[in-house]
Amino acid sequence: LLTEAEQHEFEANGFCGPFALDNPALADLALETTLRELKFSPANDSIKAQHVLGDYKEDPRVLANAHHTHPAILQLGLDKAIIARLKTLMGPEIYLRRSQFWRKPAHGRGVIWHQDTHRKMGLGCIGEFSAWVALEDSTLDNGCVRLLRGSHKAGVVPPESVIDPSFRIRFFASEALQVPEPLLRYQAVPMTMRKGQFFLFHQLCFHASGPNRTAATRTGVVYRYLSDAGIESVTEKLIRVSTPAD
Ligand SMILES: O=C(O)CCC(=O)C(=O)O
Repeated sequence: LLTEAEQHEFEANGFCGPFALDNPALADLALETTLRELKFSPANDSIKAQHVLGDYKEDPRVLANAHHTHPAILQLGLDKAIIARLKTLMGPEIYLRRSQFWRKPAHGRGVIWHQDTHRKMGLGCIGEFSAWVALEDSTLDNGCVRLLRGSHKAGVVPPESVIDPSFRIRFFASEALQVPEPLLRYQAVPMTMRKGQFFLFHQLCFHASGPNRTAATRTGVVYRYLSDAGIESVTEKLIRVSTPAD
């Protein structure tokens, strides 16, 4: 469970962590499964970041929602250390909506500052909390996730109002990490993590990641959770991961 101080930290910052998984071996297992069974092979490391993220343009190499087909990936999303902390933040009823791998190739680019409002899916703010799990060490050099402290309190912010259009050419095209001018009042915090650690964040907390300046990959998997199974715009098959009786 989150301590009271950690709960306050989350409320103030929109994120908290890093924390250790209850079963850190699951991080290796999930990555091994992915590399072995989902064609996420080292041979693919040279391909662009967008090709190893989500089910992007129906590319079969990509890895959104592999928890439906791969028990090791589901098990990681049910890790007790994650769910116990989420329960403190979200209440007793929790559903897993989505999983998504973020594998940044060696020398791959970063991800621009954004909120997780899933605009293309028409979702907006749906009370979603995410757990980002490091499957490899995540460092300043290889492009760890950064978060803007307290920015979840800004509500839903239209991207065009904060990100210069010339900077938004591609979601995955970021070389630089500068915080857009309208968001400068928030402090950027890098979330460096060892493999087997995770952090939690609110969907409206702005986050980004820098380029990978190393010759190795940087891989994480994010799980997205809801406490309401009845949101009409959510069309994914939800998996109940915690009930009041647990
Ligand atoms: O892993 C990254 O570099 C970006 C992660 C992200 O944007 C997310 O989990 O929503």
